[in-house]
Amino acid sequence: MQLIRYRLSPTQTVVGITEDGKLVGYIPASFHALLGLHTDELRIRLEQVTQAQEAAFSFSDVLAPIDGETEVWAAGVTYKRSMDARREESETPDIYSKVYAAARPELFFKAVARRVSGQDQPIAVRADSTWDVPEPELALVINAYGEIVGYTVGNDVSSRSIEGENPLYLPQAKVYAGSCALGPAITPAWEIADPYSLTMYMTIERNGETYWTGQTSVGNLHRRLEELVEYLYREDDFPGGAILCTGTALVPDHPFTLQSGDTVKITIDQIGTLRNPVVRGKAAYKTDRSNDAVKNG
Ligand code: DO4
Ligand code: MG
Repeated sequence: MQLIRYRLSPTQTVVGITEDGKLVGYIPASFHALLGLHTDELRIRLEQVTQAQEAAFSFSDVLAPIDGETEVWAAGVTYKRSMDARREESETPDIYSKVYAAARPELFFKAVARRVSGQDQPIAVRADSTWDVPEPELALVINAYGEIVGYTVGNDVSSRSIEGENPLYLPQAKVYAGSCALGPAITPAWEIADPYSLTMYMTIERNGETYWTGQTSVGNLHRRLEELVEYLYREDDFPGGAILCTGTALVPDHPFTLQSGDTVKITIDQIGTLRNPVVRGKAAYKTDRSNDAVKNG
């Protein structure tokens, strides 16, 4: 079973339930309302949905699986590969080794729902940045009670030149128009026996050809998923739930930089493939998303 968010009519979005990629029913609800349920209540609610609604559905209507007040957060330097890459780019390399080894993880705010790109929607590199990368990450879907209820694919698109210049510029390197993509579907947590055994792949296509490809395992994560959630919820409330990107382990070597026209594909076993074209700058991003106004509403 997987959950998608899709447009049922020009004014209504619903939560669809798929089996083997086929829609088997939908709930006329928002994702953030479902994230107000405990895991066992959510499971019962989803398993009650059996009515086929295929006539009302087209995969071109699939939206990013986030709405309302649900926030996207991200963890950083959770894989050795991320620490090593950031030590190379930074004028203050020690902060990365220290946070990798510290008890407290690095957590940062990434996006509100309206800022998130879904399947085939553009992601952006900043026009004032010279070195940009996608960051493929396992994203946890967490309910209001701090329980991991699902998993999706996340892309924490980042400016390495801006972060590398000064770590205090991190919010500008991480949070800007087109910097976050999620989806296309959420796999319920009870369907994934061992998230640490998942393999993650990224392919970057340029001019119709594979320009960069790599893979890693969530098993290389230096922290436990529950530990990241515990820190996020320790002194904050998330009544509409939260999505937490868990850090990247796939970092293309310098001098690779994302370009307008590239396509980024991130696949995680049992979760799916998130595919996004790249544009440069907020003007291009806004033009591409000008028809999306209701998508994340
Ligand atoms: O320390 C900066 C951010 C790190 C990050 O986003 C990652 O490791 O994925
Ligand atoms: Mg990241």
